[in-house]
Amino acid sequence: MKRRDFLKSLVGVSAVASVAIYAKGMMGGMMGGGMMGNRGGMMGRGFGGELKDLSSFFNPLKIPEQIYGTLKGGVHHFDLKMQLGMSEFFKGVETQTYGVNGSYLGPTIRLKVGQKVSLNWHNRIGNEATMHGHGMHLPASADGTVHQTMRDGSSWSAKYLVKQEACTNWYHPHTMDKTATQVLMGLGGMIYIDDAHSLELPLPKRYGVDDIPLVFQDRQFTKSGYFSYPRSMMTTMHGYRGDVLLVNGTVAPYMEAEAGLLRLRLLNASNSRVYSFGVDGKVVKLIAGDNSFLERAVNLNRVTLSPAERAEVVVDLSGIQGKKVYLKDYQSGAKVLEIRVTKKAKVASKVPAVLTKLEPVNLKKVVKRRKFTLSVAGPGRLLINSKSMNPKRIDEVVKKGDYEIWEVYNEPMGMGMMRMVHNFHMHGGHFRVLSRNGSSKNVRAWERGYKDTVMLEPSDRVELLVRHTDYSDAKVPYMYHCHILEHEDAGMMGQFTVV
Ligand SMILES: [Cu+2]
Repeated sequence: MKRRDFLKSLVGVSAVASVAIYAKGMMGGMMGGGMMGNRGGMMGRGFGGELKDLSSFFNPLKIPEQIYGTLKGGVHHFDLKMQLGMSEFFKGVETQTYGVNGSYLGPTIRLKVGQKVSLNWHNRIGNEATMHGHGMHLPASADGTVHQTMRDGSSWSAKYLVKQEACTNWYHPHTMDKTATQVLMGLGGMIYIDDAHSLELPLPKRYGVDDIPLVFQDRQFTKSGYFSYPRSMMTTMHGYRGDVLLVNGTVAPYMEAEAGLLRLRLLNASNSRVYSFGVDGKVVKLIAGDNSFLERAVNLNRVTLSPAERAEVVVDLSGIQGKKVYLKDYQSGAKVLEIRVTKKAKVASKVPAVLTKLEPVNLKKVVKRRKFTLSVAGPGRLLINSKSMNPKRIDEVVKKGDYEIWEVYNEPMGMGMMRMVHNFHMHGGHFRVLSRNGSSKNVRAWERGYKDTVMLEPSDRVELLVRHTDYSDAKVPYMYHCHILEHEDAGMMGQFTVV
């Protein structure tokens, strides 16, 4: 298929009465007049836009630059500019975007446990914004939430000691009411955390060669190539979904791989879409979830990730040089990445039997149980414990060091649209998923390490073992919320302090 036809086939469906999010004014006049400003159009396709299954993959997968920072006075400094840009997702078609040190998404920030770091964010997007380290264990004042807002033109530094397990985290805005559109426009990127142990494991770890960051984002485009974001109650309730998948900002991506082990770091950075990833015709080894390795690798066919969740899998490509395999999303049935096995393996990596040792779960230590009910009280009324987010209100006060169980329930209300998938993300640290619907057997393979985000189908109830260590601040709260960004922006969020 010619690229132009490909684009036409994509936009022909996606642009139906949708609304470009960058109506004149939001861009601070950058584009001048003439942009589509049809903010009244409420039809849109905020839900339902199904991913297209591609027949050809013709763009080399973009691999974000990795940055290690500059060491000054014992602190690793990272300079990160949030900026406006134009991106060419389709040949000859420019799309207005946001990026970090570039036009779309940003570099992979490489951190090592034990380092003191300063992430120096510079906001130049023409609007207020924040930048949150998702999955990072850090003080609330360094968390990058609504309480650390940067006005346009200003800067803010997140300074902290890297103190957690090796894992794959990410950064994205957490701006009050604006997270969905700022992430959609392209603010975000990966954080790789290594430690002495992870660097010693014989796993694939050549960045961009056999250790591949994969950021998945579905998008709708208008006919003229702009991102569209239908502002409607349907979008708020069901979440934004697009029919074009971007992987690291690449449409129809392929990559070349060696005929050995390939490690894929999967990040669902979509606003609301849930994916079930698998490699067609292959069993993969799952090695890590959100915040840690699993203790032991698990063979599986599918890993289901709701927004913000991560997983690392290793695929064995030995013996199939000259062939292609496909990473697929089994929710939509679409192939999402073509892997061309074109080279001989240069390194003999392997997946060791034991990957890490997690703190044993001991329920005798639990001193408190808290309940969080996610509910939909009406159109646009998305609540946690019957409350909508209020940045001036502290909902929970947690004692530092206490072991607690947080019980999270996705309360179904009525039929149809009130029965919806949510997830639950906690800032400040990690949790263990103890049970789902009353049984530890229902805890999925990718939920068996340290996690910060957990998915809940309608009526699901999960028990999380929580312990907040190291940092306390009676004034500055952390957040918990649904990570379907439309739900978060609609108020499905609360705040807690650790004292
Ligand atoms: Cu939700």
